[in-house]
Amino acid sequence: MASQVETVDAQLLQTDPLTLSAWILTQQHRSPNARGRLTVLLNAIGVGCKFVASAVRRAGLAGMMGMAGSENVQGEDQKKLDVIANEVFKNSLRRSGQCCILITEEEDEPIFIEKEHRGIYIVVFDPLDGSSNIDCGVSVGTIFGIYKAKDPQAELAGNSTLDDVLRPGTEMVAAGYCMYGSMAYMMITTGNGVAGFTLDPTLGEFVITHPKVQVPPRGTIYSINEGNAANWDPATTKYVENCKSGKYNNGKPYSLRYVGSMVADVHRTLLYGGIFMYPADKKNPNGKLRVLYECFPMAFLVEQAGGKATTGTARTMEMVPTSIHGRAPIYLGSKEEVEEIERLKKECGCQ
Ligand code: AHM
Ligand code: MG
Repeated sequence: MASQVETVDAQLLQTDPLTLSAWILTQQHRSPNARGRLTVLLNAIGVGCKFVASAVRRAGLAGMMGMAGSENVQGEDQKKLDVIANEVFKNSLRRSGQCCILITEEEDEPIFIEKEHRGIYIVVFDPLDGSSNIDCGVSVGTIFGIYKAKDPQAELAGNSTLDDVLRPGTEMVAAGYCMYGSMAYMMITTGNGVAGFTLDPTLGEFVITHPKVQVPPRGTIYSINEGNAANWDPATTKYVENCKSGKYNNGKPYSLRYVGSMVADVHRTLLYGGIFMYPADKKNPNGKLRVLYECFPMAFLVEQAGGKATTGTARTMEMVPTSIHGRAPIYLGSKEEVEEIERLKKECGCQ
């Protein structure tokens, strides 16, 4: 599967690298969403990702591993790097002058930006996803999604409301993630396909390496926390059984890959195909992953790469969030794999 990934010619990377900043400018001509202010905002996110990539690299040597001694809104213990990444993004986004509201996984309440730094975009983000993997050096990442204020004049006047935030994913104007792994990778969409960048540590720049990411229509990898199998619904159980029995692959079983960092598991799914699942189960009726800053951005990217994302019964992007930290089940990846889950859900009458 890996050989199908389309990458930029190595010679071109030596002599004519397209940086993230330059690419964002080219999008202004192609995408109705990517206008000047959004360009500034995306650049601010790129800078935040570079800071966090550097902190993650140095964490073991610079006393940044371990617990911060605090809890986030989900009641989860915060790691030092969670706290650092959150501060980095808040500062970079505020300073960009383009945001009116920030929603971060690490904070209970929305952050309303003060007048002198206020702009017309709402950014929802998980500053460092996959926290359980931080201390053992396994890939983690930042996930972000961007909405434009419904009424920019009202926002600029300081009349922000949660109506601007609790909107379906279909209204996002851009989304992406940065994975801090063996290299730092940024995948981004402004609604005109997905482009992938790799951080060149010698240049300190994200350089385009995956100009047009396309998730293969089928895959041979399934990705799920199988420790929860006893609590799955019958459709998820059946699908995983079929993956293992070889039913979908001429008698050959699919491979199981599960990092436990959504960014890493989605990154592999985008490039190699297959399916990533975090279903609802008997203990967690809404699954685990957060709608606004985990499910929507990933669903936007996967759809823009030609794949699908569903709650099992409805298109993820069409959900209307009811709270800023709400959760939903998610199945995403290769179109035909996700359609098979949808079919099994219908067949068993699963909700
Ligand atoms: P986090 O935001 O606290 O890091 O939790 C989200 C992470 C995802 O990255 C990953 O897909 C999932 O939790 C793994 O959960 P589990 O350990 O239950 O498999
Ligand atoms: Mg997280």
